[in-house]
Amino acid sequence: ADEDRSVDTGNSSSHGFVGSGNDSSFSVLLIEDDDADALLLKRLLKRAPHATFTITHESSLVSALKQIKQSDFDVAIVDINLPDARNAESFEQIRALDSRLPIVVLTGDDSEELAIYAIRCGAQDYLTKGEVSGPTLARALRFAIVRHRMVLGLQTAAGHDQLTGLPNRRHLDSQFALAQVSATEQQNLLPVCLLDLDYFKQVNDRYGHCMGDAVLKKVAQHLSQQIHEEMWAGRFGGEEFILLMPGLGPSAANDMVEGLLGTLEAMPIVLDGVSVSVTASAGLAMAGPTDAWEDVYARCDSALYQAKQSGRNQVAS
Ligand code: GH3
Ligand code: MG
Ligand code: MG
Ligand code: MG
Ligand code: MG
Repeated sequence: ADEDRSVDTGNSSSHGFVGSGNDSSFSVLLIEDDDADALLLKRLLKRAPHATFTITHESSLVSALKQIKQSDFDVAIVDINLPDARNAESFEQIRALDSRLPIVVLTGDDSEELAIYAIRCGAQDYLTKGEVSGPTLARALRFAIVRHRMVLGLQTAAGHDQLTGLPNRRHLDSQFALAQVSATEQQNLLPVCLLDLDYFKQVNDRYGHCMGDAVLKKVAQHLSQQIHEEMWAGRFGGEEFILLMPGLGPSAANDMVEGLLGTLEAMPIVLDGVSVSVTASAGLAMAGPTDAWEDVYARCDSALYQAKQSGRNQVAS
């Protein structure tokens, strides 16, 4: 049990293994159409040392997907060829349904290429039928669970800004595409806002970098608390933030940003007994269903320039 904890990535919401409450007891979804192979695997796992595996067996992809929707498994063993899914299709569909479920691919001796393809797409390991023993199978499953948790932790870290905790630029492409679709579904254009702190260099110069960092954190917190649920806020870089506001029309978006600038200006930021307040300027642009991010950003940027030129602490579009 201790070895499991020592490799936990510290994902704050989950300690120990999810699914089965015990560190050495695991629920396994076995997706295998060959009954003889399935029986063999079940027998091997029954005799595995140091851990208990509870196995749910499904013979088709359709029934397996149903199981995944219904219950939480710690790991899935997936036969690469099933009657209703061939050539790693099974793997892809399971991944699309549940990105958090670790997958170990089970392959015949003749399909190692496919297994490697599955690994490239995010499977944790592959087992070649005929080569598995109880201990190696048990170890592969336990490692798969731990490794997948680490990968998820790294992915989250890579997509978030360390200082503010906001999603970073890496997230923006996919988020912009999602928000564009969502706005289009509601027959709206997508309001996009580039928000830049005013005279932020002076904050660093006068009060030091720690105060600058404290301001950035507080602004990020302010933005994520004030925006509506379907909106998205990210740190674009430096003291620049991006807001995506699907569901709002141009004037509602303008009001939203003006509200944010107003509450930001009124909010004192205190560090070690020293209080500062900051303002920001914002450039707003409306993205059409097929507009490229670069073009939308350029329009936000020139609107921001207008806002700065016109005296700062305001929104322009
Ligand atoms: P303007 O009103 O024209 O936007 O002026 P400004 O001073 O805000 O703009 P400028 O681009 O000159 O300065 C941005 C500053 O942001 C410079 C940089 O040191 C600071 N900065 C960028 N990232 C960080 C950070 O992570 N922490 C701190 N403390 N400062 C940062
Ligand atoms: Mg077989
Ligand atoms: Mg098969
Ligand atoms: Mg800037
Ligand atoms: Mg600035």
